[in-house]
Parts: sequence; C-alpha cells; structure tokens
Amino acid sequence: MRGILHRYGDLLPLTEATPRLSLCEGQTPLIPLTNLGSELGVDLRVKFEGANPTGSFKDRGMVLAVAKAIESGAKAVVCASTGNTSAAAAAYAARAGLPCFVLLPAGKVARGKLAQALIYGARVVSVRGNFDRALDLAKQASEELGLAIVNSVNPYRLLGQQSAAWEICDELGDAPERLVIPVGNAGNISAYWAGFKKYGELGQTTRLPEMIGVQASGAAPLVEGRPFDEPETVATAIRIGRPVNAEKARGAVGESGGRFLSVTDEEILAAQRLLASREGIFAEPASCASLAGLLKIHEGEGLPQGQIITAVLTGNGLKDPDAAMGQSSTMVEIDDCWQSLREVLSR
Ligand code: AN7
Repeated sequence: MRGILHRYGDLLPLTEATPRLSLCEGQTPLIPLTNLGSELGVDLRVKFEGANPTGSFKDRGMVLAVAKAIESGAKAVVCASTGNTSAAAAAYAARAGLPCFVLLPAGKVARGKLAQALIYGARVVSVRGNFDRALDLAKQASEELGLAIVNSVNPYRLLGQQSAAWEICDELGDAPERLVIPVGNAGNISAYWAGFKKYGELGQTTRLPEMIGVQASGAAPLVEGRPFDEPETVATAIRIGRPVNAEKARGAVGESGGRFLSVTDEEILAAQRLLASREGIFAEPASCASLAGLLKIHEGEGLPQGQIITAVLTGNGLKDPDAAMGQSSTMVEIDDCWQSLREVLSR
C-alpha cells in the first residue's frame, strides 16, 4: 500500500514510532488542458486533487497529522472546517480508530462534504458563526481538553501537503514556470512553495515557479490587505476572512515574484462550467478560482507564449452538487415511448 508516508517518507519527519497510516492518497493526475491550453497558447496542466481518497488535497497533510497525533498518544482529534478538512480528518481518524470532532460553519458547508464527515463517523458540530469563529473554538477545545488539533496550525499538515509540489516536479522533470492556486486559509500555497524550495535545495529542479494565489472577491483578505469579518462567496471552501497562514503565504508570493488576485463568484462559476464542458473535468467552485484567475491574467496582460503553467484543482466537483445543479441547463422529461424521444433528439 503506497501513500504519502511511504513514497515521501525520507522527506517527512517520520520516526519508527510513527504509524504508516495510508488511504493510498496522492499520486493524483496532472491533466493537460489540451483544448484550453492551446487556445491560451500555453502548456497548461491541472493537478487534479479531487482524485484523492476523500476528494481533496487535504488528505496529503491529514495522513501525517493523524499519524503524528497517534504517535504522541492523542485520544481524539478536533478541527474547524469549511468542509474538506473535516472530511479528511474524519476519514483518517476513522482509519486510525480515533474519535474525531469537527466544527462547521452552520449552513455553509457543501452537501457532499457534510455527508462525508457524517458517514465516516465524526461528531459533527454546526457552529452558528463563520469558519474563523469555529477555528477559535476548535483551538480552545484543543487547549482545554487536550485534543489534537488538525487544522493547518498543525505543522504536519503543511509538511504533508508539500508532496503535491514534489509530484508535479517528478512528473514535469522540473518545477512549472507558474503555479496558480486557490487561497483560503493560505496553508496550501505556503506548503507548495516550501515543497518547491525543498526540491530545489535537493537539486531535483532548476527553477522556482511564480506563485499566483487566487481568492474570491467576497473573501479576499490577502488581496486587499485587511481581514474580512463577513466573508461571502459561492466557493464556500475558501469563505475565510482571517487566514491563519497569511504571513507564510505573503512570503511565498513575494519571494517568488508572484501575486494575489481575486475573482468574482461569476468568474469562478464560469471557469467551473468551462472546465467541465471543454475539458471533461469537474472540480468544486473553490478549485476553479485558480482557472478563473489565470483567465483574468490572460485577459489583462496576456500570458507568455508556451509558458509551463500548473493550476491546482484542490477539490472534486462532486463535493458540491448544488453549485453545479444551480447553473446547469435543465433536463428534459419524456413519456416512455420512441415518439417522445425522437421529438427531443431531433430538436
Ligand atoms: C477545495 O476544509 O479551509 O488556502 O476547512 O477546501 O490551504 O486553506 C479548505 C480549504 C482551496 C484553500 N480549495 O486552501 C477547510 C478549508 C479547497 C479547499 C482551499 C480549501 P488553504
């Protein structure tokens, strides 16, 4: 069985006492966007993290965070989440036989993610407040009750998430020239940057990518340089107003010569439709912020011809069926006879 801890164990802080937990996470496809890439005149690939066992990139860091929680003798894990972290925490805790408590912003978690947390057997607490408040409460639970917190304040999460950058470099034979990635709590962009730098130090790559972090315009604290007390966006995964890893992310973007930019909900949904209808790839709205951001740069200043670009698609489209159904053309219902069908097909 091959997961992150097996494949990249040499680069991770494992000891003999660290259980080699695995759901065979990682090794997700790096899919060339053959249609959109050629239209934009660039070598564009997407890292499809929706192919992870719980359907998002969170599995990469969670497998290490839960393994380390077991190693340290934790009796239970806790997290706050916009949805994907809770799904991953619940799955790995179930696998490890640990109780798991998840705090979710009430009414703002996509249905697929909620279904996951419930079926994996987590204790799900719906908090009447946004993600940032739920995270404050999760931290308090961790301090007062000694539960292991598995949000990205837990350093093992970001260490495990570096593996996505390593996989991209392993496959491309070098780092991409530009990386475009959605940003919520700002952990993943920080992890990718650390991962690229690590591979550079090891002599596995010759360059570092320009890092482009994309936020939703209704939850864009890193773009505007101020907290958002009431973040709002259709991309509920990144509906975050006070990113925990803001400093690290600013460092990554600054050092790489990149930038943060924001896209509207309309642009996010348009990118989601484009990706599905032109490339056959279904990613959740937050993920599509990356493509929306790239399209925005293309429209604004253009893209260097032939540039090697990777856009990270952080979560599976199936996570949020309502977001997709809400914008797709309605279906046709017919009587069960050939005449009715013929009419529809010849329209
Ligand atoms: C699909 O699950 O914060 O910038 O609690 O689910 O590292 O926070 C999710 C974040 C992007 C942003 N895309 O990553 C959570 C949570 C998807 C996500 C992000 C998230 P970070």
